[in-house]
Amino acid sequence: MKPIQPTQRDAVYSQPLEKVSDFTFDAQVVNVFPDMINRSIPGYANIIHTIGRLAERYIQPHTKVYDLGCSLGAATLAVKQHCQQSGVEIIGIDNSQAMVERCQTYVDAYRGDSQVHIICADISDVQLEPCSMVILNFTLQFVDPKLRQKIINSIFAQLLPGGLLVISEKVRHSDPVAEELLVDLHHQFKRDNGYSELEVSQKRAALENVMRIDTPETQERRLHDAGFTTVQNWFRCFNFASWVAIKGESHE
Ligand code: GEK
Repeated sequence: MKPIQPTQRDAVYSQPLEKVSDFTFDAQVVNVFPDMINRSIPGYANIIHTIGRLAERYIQPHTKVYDLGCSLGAATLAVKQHCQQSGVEIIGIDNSQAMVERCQTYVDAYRGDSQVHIICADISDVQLEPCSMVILNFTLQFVDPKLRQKIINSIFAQLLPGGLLVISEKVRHSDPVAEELLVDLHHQFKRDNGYSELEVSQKRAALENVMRIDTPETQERRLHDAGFTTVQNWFRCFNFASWVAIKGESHE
């Protein structure tokens, strides 16, 4: 069994940078990722835990489950931990080689009945196979907006009747007053978690061209347009939201 690297504290943006480059999921980020995501996304641990609980309810025996943009496999491992159904195959996909390599060491160290495969690929290129659950936990926001509907459509097409998509995203509000308040509350959340003003502003600049966020209305329209019959926002904190989208039983 390969050793799991200890989690380091995120200090990627703690020193003033002459030029803030676009954010990438490279080896430096991988080393601090669990700390970074927990201190940056309100409710992250709750979302991961709930994904495990949803897996208990929605995964169908002898089917595939996809975790798209799996990073270090937090959601993959929550599914593996909670899934009691037999013959389930969990496939984690991420296009960062550094993430995939580290994720594999975490998966190798974790026991459980379900098979897990971690693959390095772009989710806009991958052809999914029939499945009963798909997770997009803060991933679609990094994909070219022009490709987002196509990805959701292909997830819908491959989900079995009764299958579930969990999608979590950072969102923006169309009301500018509400948007300013929610962004401010999120930055306060980060400062409360120990990030300095410099870290908050440099990270924001690094993400500006990389993370293009939609409104909640756009997310929900996309899910309905794909054909999902039930679209339910189950989590919201500041400008972070998560939905469940269920494919109706009547689909062939
Ligand atoms: C978690 N889901 O811990 N194809 C594949 N992977 C991608 C793509 C793409 N086109 N674009 C970005 N990624 C995880 C957290 S993090 C969210 C997800 C965050 C990957 C990218 O390499 C990174 O690992 C992940 O999506 C986004 O539940 O850091 O805010």
